[in-house]
Amino acid sequence: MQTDRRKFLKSTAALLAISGWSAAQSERSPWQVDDISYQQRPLPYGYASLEPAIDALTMEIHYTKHAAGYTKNLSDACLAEKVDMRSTSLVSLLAQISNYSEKMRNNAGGHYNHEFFWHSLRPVVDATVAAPSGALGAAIEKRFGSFNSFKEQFSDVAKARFGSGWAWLVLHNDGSLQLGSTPNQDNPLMNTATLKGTPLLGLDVWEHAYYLRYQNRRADYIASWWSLINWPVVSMRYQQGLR
Ligand code: MN3
Repeated sequence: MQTDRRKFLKSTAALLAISGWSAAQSERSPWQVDDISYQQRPLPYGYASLEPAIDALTMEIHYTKHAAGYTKNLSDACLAEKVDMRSTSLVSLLAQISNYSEKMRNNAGGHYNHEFFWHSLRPVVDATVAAPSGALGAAIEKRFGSFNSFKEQFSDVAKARFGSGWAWLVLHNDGSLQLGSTPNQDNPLMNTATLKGTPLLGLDVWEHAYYLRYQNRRADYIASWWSLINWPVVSMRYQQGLR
């Protein structure tokens, strides 16, 4: 098993490298990519790097205004509600979010979801990494029939989310995969969520994520977004979730 894990780490690092990650990032352990804390991490690419699927101005406003706002409001809520950010992990806060205020729920979710989202994406550099491979690719084919059918079903869930929210692919403890969505900034790690599980992939369908370029055409935004997914990172989450 150790050899398999080493092989996996090696191949993940190689995939991350060819999928447009900087040298500094590919030197990091891929296991730290999703190490989401209470801080906003630097974007792993430039604002214009996701053009044309997501435009530079949308990325800049989304990251520096919307997402940064959730991060700041989360810190304020932790101070007001006496959450020690050094001893309480964000994941454990989400798991007991029903004990806290609506402000905590909205901003803990908002902060976590965006940190998760930025690292789910990468600039389009190589068409060969436009679909998942390995164990995740096989699991998706088994559960949804084919990768194209999975894309279609995920897109339908994202289009059907009324108002603001997120579409998700989650992993359950028994190893099964499920699609679903959450309203506002809720996410599947919250004990209040109707969709629960380990998030593998999430799509922000708030209008702030796409309105400048796509206006009311959410379906076009969703269709373009598929080209940006960092499948090695999603595969890593799957492997981690299975352990
Ligand atoms: Mn957003």
